[in-house]
Amino acid sequence: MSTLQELYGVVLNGKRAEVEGLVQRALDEGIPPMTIVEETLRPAMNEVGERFSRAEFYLPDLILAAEAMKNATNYLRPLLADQSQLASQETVVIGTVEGDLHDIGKNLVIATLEGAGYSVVDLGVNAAPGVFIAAVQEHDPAVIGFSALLSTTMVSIPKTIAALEASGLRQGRLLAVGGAPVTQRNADEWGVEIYAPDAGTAMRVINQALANRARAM
Ligand code: B1M
Repeated sequence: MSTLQELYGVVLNGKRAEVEGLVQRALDEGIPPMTIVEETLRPAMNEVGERFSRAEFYLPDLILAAEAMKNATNYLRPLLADQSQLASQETVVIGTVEGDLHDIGKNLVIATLEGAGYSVVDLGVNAAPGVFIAAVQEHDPAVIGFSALLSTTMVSIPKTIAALEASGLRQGRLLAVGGAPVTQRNADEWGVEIYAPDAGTAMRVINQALANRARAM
């Protein structure tokens, strides 16, 4: 069995104590950190979700797998920086929207953005529109990011955007959205400039959108 196959099984089964050793072994084998995330860790969590949907896994299994995943991503976090993409020191305010407690993906997005030189303000999970508004007023970000993992909490994204618009805080900023149920079509419907299906793409697309905006000014 390859190291990545072992790692997949360990995350799937929530064996958090075994995760770091396997991640390090994969790194020693020359596997890039983002490949470990996107080709092993995330598919393992997808299978956790599928088993949960089929009632083969229960909430404690979800929690154990999430803890194992967090161990892996915390270990990899400092390595996710891509210095070749180093951007100017713009600020990004980002949070998981109201009603939603999922933060593993958002934290990966933050890791790649910080690695690319952004100053990131993390609003955590279950961030209500008022929390976004206060953070935007305080930090004047170039980009505001929204993460949602539940089809029931996706609606908090347009609700928060409407609140930002009503407060006069949306104009002049780029909005970014992502999370498993969110699509490019949603982004278009909500008038959002940036959609990304994964953390590496999020960083690249945000870099690109800011560069385009700077050229247009
Ligand atoms: Co929950 N959960 N969960 N869960 N959970 C899902 C999302 C689910 C799909 C599982 C399933 O049933 N198949 C399902 C949602 C169904 C739906 O709405 N369609 C679900 C459910 C039902 C629930 C509860 C309701 C369960 C219950 O209590 N009965 C409950 C809700 C709690 C709440 O939020 N109010 C719940 C709870 C939990 C835990 C707390 C146990 C745990 C989260 C722990 C944590 O995050 N700290 C958990 C987990 C782990 C999952 C699954 C299994 C894995 C999520 C994950 O971490 N994936 C998930 C199944 C799945 O996603 N397939 C599931 C790995 C991560 C790297 O990927 O988050 O997609 P992801 O992030 C990616 C991209 O999406 C993107 O980049 C990231 C990295 O590449 N991205 C962005 C994310 N945000 C972005 C923002 C951007 C750009 C890109 O720009 C700003």
